[in-house]
Amino acid sequence: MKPVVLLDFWASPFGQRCRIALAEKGVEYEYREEDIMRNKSSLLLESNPVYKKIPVLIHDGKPVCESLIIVQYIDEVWPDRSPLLPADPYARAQARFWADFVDKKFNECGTRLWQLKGEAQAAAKEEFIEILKLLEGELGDKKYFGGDAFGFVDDTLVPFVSWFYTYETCAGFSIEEAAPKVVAWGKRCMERESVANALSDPHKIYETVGVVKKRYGIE
Ligand code: GS8
Repeated sequence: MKPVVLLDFWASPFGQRCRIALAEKGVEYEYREEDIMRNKSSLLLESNPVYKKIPVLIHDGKPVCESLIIVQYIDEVWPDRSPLLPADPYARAQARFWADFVDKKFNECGTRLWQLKGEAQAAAKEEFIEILKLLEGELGDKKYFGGDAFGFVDDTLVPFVSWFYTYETCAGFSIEEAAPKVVAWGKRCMERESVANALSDPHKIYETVGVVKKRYGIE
C-alpha cells in the first residue's frame, strides 16, 4: 500500500473533491475504485465503520472520512503548495460556510431535481434556482470564489459542474440562464488539469443516474 490511498467511486463529487485537492498539491497516491452499490471492500468497511461511504483517505494507515474534512486535512498536511483555505480566520470561516452550503443546500436540492417528478420536482427547481442565484451573488465578478486563486469553495462545488447536464435534462431548465457567472466559472475551473482529470463526462453521469433510478424504481 502506498502511504496515501483514496477509496473512491468514479462519479462521486465527494471523491472528486479529494482527487482535485491531491492533484493541486501534487501528492502521489493510490486510487482504489469501490463497488459501492454491490460489494464494498473490507478495507472501506473497516476504514469508515460509521458511514461506510467513500471517499476515505488513508494516510500512513490512518483513515480520514468525509470529503470536506479530507480536503481540509490534505490542506493542512501539505501546506506548501496551492493553499486551499485562506490564512485569515474570517476568510476561512466564510469559505467553510459556503462549502457547508454546497453540501446542505446545493447538493441536497440538486439530488431532488433528478429523483423527484411533477410538483415536487417543480418546487425543487424553484428552490435550486434561488440557490444558484445565491452562489452567483457570492461569486460576483471574482475569478474564483476565494478571489484570484482556486480554493476550498471552488474545490467543493466544481465536481457538481458535471452534474449540470443531468439537473437541466431531468428538471427542464437552463443553469446558464439562472447563473451565467457560475457557468463561466465552471468552464474556467475546467481549464485546470486537476479539475479536468477528476470530473466525469456529463453524459455518462446522466446514463448512470438512469440506471440508479431504475434500480430504485423511481423512473
Ligand atoms: C458523502 C459521501 C457519499 O455520499 C462526504 O464524504 O462528503 N458526506 C459524505 N458517498 C456515497 C457515494 S457518492 O454519492 C457512498 O459512498 N454511498 C454508498 C452508500 O451510501 O452505501
